[in-house]
Amino acid sequence: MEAPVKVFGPLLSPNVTRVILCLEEVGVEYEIVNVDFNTGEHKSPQHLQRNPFGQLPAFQDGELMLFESRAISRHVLRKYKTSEVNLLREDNTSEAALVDVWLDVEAHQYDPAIAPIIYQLILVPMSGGTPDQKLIDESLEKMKKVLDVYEAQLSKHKYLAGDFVSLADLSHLPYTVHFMATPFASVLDSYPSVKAWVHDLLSRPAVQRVISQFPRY
Ligand code: GS8
Repeated sequence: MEAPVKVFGPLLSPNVTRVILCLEEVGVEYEIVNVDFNTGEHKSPQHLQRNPFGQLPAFQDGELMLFESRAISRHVLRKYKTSEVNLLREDNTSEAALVDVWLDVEAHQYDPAIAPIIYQLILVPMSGGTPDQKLIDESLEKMKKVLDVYEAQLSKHKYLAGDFVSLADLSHLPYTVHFMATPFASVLDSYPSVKAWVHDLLSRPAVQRVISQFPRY
């Protein structure tokens, strides 16, 4: 039988990983349909029908076609929520609002700082280029400022939105997993609460199931 939902894009692409993590958390069967960046398939007319910006991921749930990984993640966690896995906290408006705050922080503060580091250290060398050291250094400085805020928050609460795990936490993992495999992982030694939080998230069975499919780890 066909899997009920389809994710378009390679699992290893961070924005695709975000969606897969959510599907693993709620235990929904899914099919990954690979879209080949190398041949420019993400800009093909067929893929533009799924995501008019020609990006990955795209997501199909029956008749519903979605793009934007955080919106897809919210849909998955809302529709397939179980009594054990409640990662949006929508039954409590204050908790849900705090999840939104930290999810926006991830998208607008954390992601712009960490993403260039990962692209420069991993993707650029893979395609034969030389990493831009200046961009890496600037991004690292930006990231440390963000981590100062995280350290303060995570020394008060176990997770970002409070003492409950949520999508806001999980959403950080796609880039952080790669970051932890770079020499810069030691940066986290200066942020003990952040480091403990990352290790706690990495130990989640759903997260382990996803990471174990990565070729490098
Ligand atoms: C970003 C998607 C994106 O940049 C989301 O889904 O969250 N805000 C969107 N996807 C990348 C691959 S994953 O890192 C992508 O498609 N890049 C190719 C391109 O932009 O042409």
